Amino acid sequence: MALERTFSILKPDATRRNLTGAINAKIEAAGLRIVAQKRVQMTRGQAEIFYGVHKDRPFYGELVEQMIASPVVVQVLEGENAILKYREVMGATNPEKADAGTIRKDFALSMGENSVHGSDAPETAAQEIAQWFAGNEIVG
Ligand code: FUP
Repeated sequence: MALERTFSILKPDATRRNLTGAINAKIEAAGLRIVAQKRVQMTRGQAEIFYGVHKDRPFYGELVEQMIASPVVVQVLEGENAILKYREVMGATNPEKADAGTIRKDFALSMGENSVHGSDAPETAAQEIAQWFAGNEIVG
């Protein structure tokens, strides 16, 4: 087992509905520690960079619009196998396919407004954390 860090976003649909505490409760109940956290309004440029991997997909424009529609909470989560563990706590991208008890099953509105983002691999986690946090903002 490895102590890992992953990057998380509580998305606009979650901040708009005042769900940040309820989502953080699920994160902490799973044994993940929130070692950095801030609420920010993403700019269009930041959202386009963040989801650049999807820029040729048909849903890209709507995804960017949804990410800048309201503030987000960006976080660094730490724990044993944090990347995979958080993916499990989040549930499937499509909330209709998410397992019972997951964040997306309980809170997501749709495939696009699916409440949370979590890194999918160690390389993307490191890259995403570096886009949003300075080293001294992460305090385990
Ligand atoms: P995930 O890692 O589960 O957040 O999923 P992806 O990286 O594949 O997709 C990123 C975001 O794009 C999703 F959170 C929602 C959006 N998306 C769509 O709106 N439609 C799709 O078909 C796939 C993804």
